[in-house]
Amino acid sequence: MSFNAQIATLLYEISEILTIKQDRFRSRAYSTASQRVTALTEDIREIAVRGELEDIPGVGKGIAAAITEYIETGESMILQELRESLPQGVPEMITIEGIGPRIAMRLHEELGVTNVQALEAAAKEGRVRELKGFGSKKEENILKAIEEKRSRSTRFLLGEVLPIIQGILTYMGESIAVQQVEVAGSARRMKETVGDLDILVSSTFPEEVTRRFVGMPPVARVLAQGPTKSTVVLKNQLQVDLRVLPPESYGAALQYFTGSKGHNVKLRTIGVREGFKLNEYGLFRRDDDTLVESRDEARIYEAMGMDWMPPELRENTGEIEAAMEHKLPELIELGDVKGDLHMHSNWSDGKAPIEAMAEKAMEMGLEYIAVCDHTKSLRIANGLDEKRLTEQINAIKYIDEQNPNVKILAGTECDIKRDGKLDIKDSVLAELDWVVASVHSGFKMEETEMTARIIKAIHNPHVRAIGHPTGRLIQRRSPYAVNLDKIFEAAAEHDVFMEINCYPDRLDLSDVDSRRAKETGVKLCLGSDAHAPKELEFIPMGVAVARRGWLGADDVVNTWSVEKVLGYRK
Ligand code: DGT
Ligand code: CA
Ligand code: CA
Ligand code: ZN
Repeated sequence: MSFNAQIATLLYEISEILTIKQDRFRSRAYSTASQRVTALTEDIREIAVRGELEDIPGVGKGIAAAITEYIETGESMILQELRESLPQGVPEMITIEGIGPRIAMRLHEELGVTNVQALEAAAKEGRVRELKGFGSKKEENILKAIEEKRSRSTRFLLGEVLPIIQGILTYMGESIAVQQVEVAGSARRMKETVGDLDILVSSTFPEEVTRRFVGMPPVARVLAQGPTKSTVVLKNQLQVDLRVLPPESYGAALQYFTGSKGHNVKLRTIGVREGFKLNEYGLFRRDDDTLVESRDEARIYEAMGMDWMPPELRENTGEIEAAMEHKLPELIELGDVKGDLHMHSNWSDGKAPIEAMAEKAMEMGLEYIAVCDHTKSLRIANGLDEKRLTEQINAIKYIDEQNPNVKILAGTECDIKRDGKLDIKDSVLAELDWVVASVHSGFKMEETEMTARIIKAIHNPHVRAIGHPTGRLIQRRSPYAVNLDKIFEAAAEHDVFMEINCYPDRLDLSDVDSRRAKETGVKLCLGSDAHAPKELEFIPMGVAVARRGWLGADDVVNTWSVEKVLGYRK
């Protein structure tokens, strides 16, 4: 959620609680302010910095103070007090997506539920759908939202933890007691979310390593501290496990703690068949317990008759069989990527001018980028209509000429309307180098309708790619109902690419879906979906998805020359 949307949600919730409290006048004031904030095109924090909050129509002193407080502390006392004034269980229910104060009050009054567990039970028993104005669809959505909130509170986005990992590895690596340090577990496998971090260190001075680990700056609490294993919780609630090993068993531990569990179980089963024993201390011969290998991870796989495999593949989805037959795919690498095919500028809801995005791309050594601003249906994102889009095409041509070191494609992220038509005229689409078509509304459609909607967009001859094809937001919004197999077939037939959107909470297509797309004959394209120059750095996460989806360089069109990408659709 953008920051403005967070503020708008905050104001709206205050307004709703005030309605319940029969304070109509103040309720209306907050509700109006919420709408005004939604309509803003500028980041409200910038307005606040200039001290101009009260210049926003509908925002008076009190509301401005609430906004300032939220900007500064991430909290609002008014909202907290209002929430606490509600009946038991209602404040907790409001934290479920899709349940506002009014609905929560009704659930409380009409079902007698006083906490989320009771609400979940009621929904499972089918008692929510009986309420006037609810129905089974709403009941199902409530159950989904409860489930999502539960998983959200325990897992972290890969994009959130990568910088933390970098910090830990650097900090630990600076100690002379540390010989090797790496992250294992789901983070090494580059899974889209991670439960906790598993850090491995090889050292002959474990006490020194442990002392340094529990004293790291971001540590909030130490849960366990011992010579080989310690656990801490960071200030952001992320748990980090440390294991310290002698250098001679580092490879075995790295293999074991990288997982996944499914991969390890399968590996051990095969090992047993071949007369081996495999654990975190090493690979041993079963009959006489002699050590075969423990220092080097790759040699453990090789001793078992397999090729070493990149951690991203270790999910027990065929990689062990492929490694035994020496048929592992050669995966795409970050260094293969030549271009970024989806980013926004301040012509729509991006924060930076096209020039700044191009500058960053050049710094990163990219050969080409596509500027894909939103189109007019997305009014909250200041989407472009035909007139502004035409102006932008000319502006991009000019900026492109000024920057001979990077090709700047005139693109769009064109909205797919409910009927499958694009919201920009074909005559203007024809002027663009690159058209990404995306769904941004009407997520609750039936599967057949949604599938037909996207296939219709694929049939538009100007469309090059489908953006974030399932619309999911990790742990916040499920994919919309859509038949991906049919979408992939249509995309393969019409030479339309499927995007792997690299935004940390999207990663859409996912690893599993990307692999299926490839198997259907579809080519994938990476887009950072950057809304600021720094966000071009999201590309590595898309590369991780591609690698987890078994994709090689040629499967991902960003490794191609720009001419080849543009010439693909006949
Ligand atoms: P996470 O933390 O939930 O994102 O997922 P992981 O894969 O990092 O899992 P975690 O942290 O529980 O354990 C790290 C690795 O340790 C895991 O990927 C494989 C290994 N491991 C943990 N428990 C077991 C087990 O019971 N059996 C085997 N074979 N390996 C295990
Ligand atoms: Ca883990
Ligand atoms: Ca762990
Ligand atoms: Zn989009």
